[in-house]
Amino acid sequence: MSETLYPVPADIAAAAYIDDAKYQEMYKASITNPDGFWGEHGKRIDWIKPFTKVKNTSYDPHNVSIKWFEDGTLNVSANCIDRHLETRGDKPAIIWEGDDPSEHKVITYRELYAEVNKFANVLHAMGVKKGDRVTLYLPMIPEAAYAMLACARLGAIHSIVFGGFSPDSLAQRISGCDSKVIVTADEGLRGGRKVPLKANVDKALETLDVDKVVVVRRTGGDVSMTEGRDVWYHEEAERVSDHCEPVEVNAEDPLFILYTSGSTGQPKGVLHTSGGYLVYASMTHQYIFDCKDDDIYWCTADVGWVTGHSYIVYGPLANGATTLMFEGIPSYPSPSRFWDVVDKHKVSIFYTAPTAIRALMGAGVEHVEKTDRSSLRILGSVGEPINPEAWQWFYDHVGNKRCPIVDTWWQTETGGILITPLPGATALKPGSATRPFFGVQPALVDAEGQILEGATEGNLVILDSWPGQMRTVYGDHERFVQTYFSTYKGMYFSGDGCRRDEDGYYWITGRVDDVINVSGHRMGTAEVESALVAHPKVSEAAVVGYPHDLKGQGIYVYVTLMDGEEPSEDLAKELRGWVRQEIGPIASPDLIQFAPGLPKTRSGKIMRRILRKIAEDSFDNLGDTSTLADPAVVEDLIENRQNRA
Ligand code: 6R9
Repeated sequence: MSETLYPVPADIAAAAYIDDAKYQEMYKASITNPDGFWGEHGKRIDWIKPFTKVKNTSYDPHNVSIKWFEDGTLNVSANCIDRHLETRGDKPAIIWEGDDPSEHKVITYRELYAEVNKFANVLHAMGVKKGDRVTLYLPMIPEAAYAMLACARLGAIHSIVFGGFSPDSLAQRISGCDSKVIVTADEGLRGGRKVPLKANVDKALETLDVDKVVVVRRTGGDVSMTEGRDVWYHEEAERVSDHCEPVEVNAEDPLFILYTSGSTGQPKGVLHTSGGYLVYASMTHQYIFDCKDDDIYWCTADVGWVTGHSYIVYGPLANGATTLMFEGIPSYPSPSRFWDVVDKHKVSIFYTAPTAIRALMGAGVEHVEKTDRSSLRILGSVGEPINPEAWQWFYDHVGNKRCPIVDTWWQTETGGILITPLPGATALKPGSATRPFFGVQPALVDAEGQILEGATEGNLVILDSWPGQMRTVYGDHERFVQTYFSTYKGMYFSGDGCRRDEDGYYWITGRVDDVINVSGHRMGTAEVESALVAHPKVSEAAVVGYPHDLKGQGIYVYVTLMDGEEPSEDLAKELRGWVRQEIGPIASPDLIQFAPGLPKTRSGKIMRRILRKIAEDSFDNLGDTSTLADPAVVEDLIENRQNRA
């Protein structure tokens, strides 16, 4: 691993909110006196009734409870819109760039106010009130942000389902939180291709009962509307006013649910609340991207993922920033698209994912070099470990060696970034997320939960709470406790492995549980396995990750067929299609190996360690196989492995 040090550029340090001395001072204050620190920074948002209590949290597995600013009240949408109107009414809040380069739209804060108020009134007319869950299944259009903020205005809880999920996955997430109102669009548009969102909703609702489906018109494509249930947003919007009083909510009232994959079972509904989340999202956004009033900030994520929640919508808008929202994909109509958009809108802060960088790297540097990019000042990366080669390419060619890269480590569960450089404070090492943000106490532990000191490697835990932390798994607090606080008692366990070097820098090495990270999307191997065994010809399945040049990790599937079924190319194709249909295209297996048997212990446990090694094409050192019930299956697996160098 490269350990070249990139010092903070003097001009960046001079102009930044935080330089190294300030970082040290603030970090120390945040750890020695969290109440004092967060009591002060909690004031960065507007409270209707100011809080008098700051931190009230316990990681004791018998009583996990996380509360911040618990007696304060606020409205999140008023913080993201209303409070900016006086000074920033005419400032662009959202710059929307369509899939087709000929389409873009600028929405000022004043316009955002009108749109969100109208959207809130439409939802209210559909019966949505404080505490209700609303499922959003939308493409990257401004209405996605309007709908989120409209829910927040009403005190309702949004649950966004990424548009790449199948009707089955959508149905599971609608019923999981008992949403009675769904917001979708006729179709999405990505890379010139249409995504049948409304048709997917119709399929999802074949077995579910909801009150209303609000349909935003995006492409004008033909969709069927169910009388009494489905309404067009544009028709309803004509009937309502553009003023809706923001509903006062408690700091600990829920803001949103977001389903995410874990190592076991079905996806869990990660619940975030209002006050602490907004304080943390806005503060991290300001300091980590060093975002100033005249910046044009672009995060390329989808609002269907947590990055879109915190760093396209809530963080930037709470700060009164200009946030760019992109409907398309990096390669359409050409691999210059990102950089064309940077030039077109004079983007100064650009936040993306390693998988996109690797794909564009593969397309050739000429697509970058023919663009100007002189507006860029700060670059960012999120979603998976960035390999030093991709880091270097991003730094050299996209940022012309001028722009610091913030490699930001965090999770759906953490609400905001936890480990990251600050542009004006932190010397960079390619591939390292560097140091903790204010209030964050990372530690590395061994398998027994002993805290390891100094330069070492271990499992990454966080020792105490920060305001943006998830509060519970929706409807299943016990699962929350079990998943995050029981492996290592009294600590939040991230599920990631990590190394810490001599300078105290953190290097995330990837998941240590049965979660794989495919193009920055989290996928539970258990979910893919349960989809596969639901196929009538499959008897048993095991899924592991393997290194993939573009995706970071690819999905490697071992299947054992039912007696009498024969392996074939056609069947492999059928299984791929099956998984796409059950979960969504993002879960599509890359490699499928038909195996007469899987390696098991004598007690019947699948030995995934062996399957991982074979999938990695590194089977010389399989470790201890003496506990295998039938050692011969391993030879067959090696013989027929699918990933050959
Ligand atoms: C924000 C987000 C979380 C998992 C996390 C880790 C991986 C995210 C990373 C990173 C190394 C980074 N991850 N950022 N690994 N360096 N900068 O991605 O949330 O979808 O919940 O995924 O992603 O493995 O545990 P989420």
